[in-house]
Amino acid sequence: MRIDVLTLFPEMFAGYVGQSLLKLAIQRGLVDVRLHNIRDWSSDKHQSVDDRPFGGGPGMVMMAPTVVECVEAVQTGNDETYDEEHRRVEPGHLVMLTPQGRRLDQRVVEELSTQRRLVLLCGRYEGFDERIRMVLAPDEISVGDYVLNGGEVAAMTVIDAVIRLVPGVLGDDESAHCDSFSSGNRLLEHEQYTRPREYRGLEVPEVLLSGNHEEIARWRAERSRQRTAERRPDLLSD
Ligand code: JBK
Repeated sequence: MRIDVLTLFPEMFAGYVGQSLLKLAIQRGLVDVRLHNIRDWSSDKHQSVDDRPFGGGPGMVMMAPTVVECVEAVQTGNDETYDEEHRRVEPGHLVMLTPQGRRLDQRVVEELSTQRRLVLLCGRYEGFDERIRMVLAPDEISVGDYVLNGGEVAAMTVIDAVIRLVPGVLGDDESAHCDSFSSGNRLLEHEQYTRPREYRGLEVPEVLLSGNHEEIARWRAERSRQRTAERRPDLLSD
């Protein structure tokens, strides 16, 4: 999967892109992440990317020409940093990270993971000039109802969730289809224990030490159901 990120702060992604799972996936050629600085497409001498809102009010708004031209250049491979191969890549599915988008959940993650190319548009400041939406008609996605300083962390959330579903990225050991929240599983995980068997007087449940795999599976399924009922009853009802 090819992922392009359009941001004013590409350096925010450096540590994340270098983390082990993604780094391995990139090395294996399964995922190709490209960072683009939106500022490179500003046309005036001050390299401005935002301006004060018409009508007044606090903050700054991302300007339409800069953002639209950046997206179009990246989608068509019309970017001087690109070679011929990149020009042949399809435009991809354009995602705008915004609190006004549809809420990201595992169903949306699964849907995004079927794309061969994602183009993730991150904004800062008070938001985007509305004409960016009108011209580009992006798939607007929100990672949650809280205020972030920009779409960058939201974009990393999308990348993190999506790449786990790209075939070959996870080893057999950690395969994604038995995760809680994968399609057909909307339960929280049961509790887990590892060594030591006793810690501050707290013992590992006997059943987990029994070696009886059938009984262990039954106990875990019951704990999953109970945890979900206690903590996230909404998952059981809708
Ligand atoms: C939020 O994706 N989001 O949820 C998001 C993106 C940009 C700014 C924000 O405040 N919540």
